[in-house]
Amino acid sequence: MQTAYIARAYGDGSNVTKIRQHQLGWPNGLCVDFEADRLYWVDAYFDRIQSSDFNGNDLTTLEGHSITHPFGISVYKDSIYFTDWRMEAILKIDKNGGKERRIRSGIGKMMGIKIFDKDLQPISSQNPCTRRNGDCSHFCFPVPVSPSLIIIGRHCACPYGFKLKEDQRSCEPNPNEPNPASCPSGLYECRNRRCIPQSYKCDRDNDCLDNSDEDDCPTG
Ligand SMILES: [Ca+2]
Repeated sequence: MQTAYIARAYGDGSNVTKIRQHQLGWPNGLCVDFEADRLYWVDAYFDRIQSSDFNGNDLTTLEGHSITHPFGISVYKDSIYFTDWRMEAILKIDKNGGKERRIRSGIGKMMGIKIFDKDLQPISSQNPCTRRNGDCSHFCFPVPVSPSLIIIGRHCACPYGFKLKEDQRSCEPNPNEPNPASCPSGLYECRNRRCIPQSYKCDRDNDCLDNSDEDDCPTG
């Protein structure tokens, strides 16, 4: 089994670099505090919330009696929002410790939590993907082009089943790309590639959502 770690990568997933490692068990949730330039994560093995700078230095552990089995995490302004599987709640805690508040109870075991705000992650005007999608036909990923990470370039990419043409901007079908893995054994693969239990086939319920599990069923 591989030891858990936190890493960063360029926008296209290349150049994966592990940050300085601390003891991690199950780091299920990770978020970036863009205002303070810090990382926050939950660890559902050690049942704690920790933060560090972007290089893994200056480690701090958040104190709070409501942190019992945290799972998902998001940060906004001066507050941390997290889900907790023992509390079965969404909780809010002051970034610098102190005030804790249960903002929603009885939600069961929620995995992820996200906060959306247009000011949360300002997009740099240098980002080439903001203009005409960087002239990419499909995906445009910003990537640093200098080691100093200051100059931003872009890398075009294609969805599964397609490959980049020689122009490095547009996509064409790639017949060599193997089909994505089909359903795990024991499951039935619907025409729309959804996976359902075999026992749902021909039970007169449209479990596939395209009714393909109810086609070709014996009548009577
Ligand atoms: Ca069915």
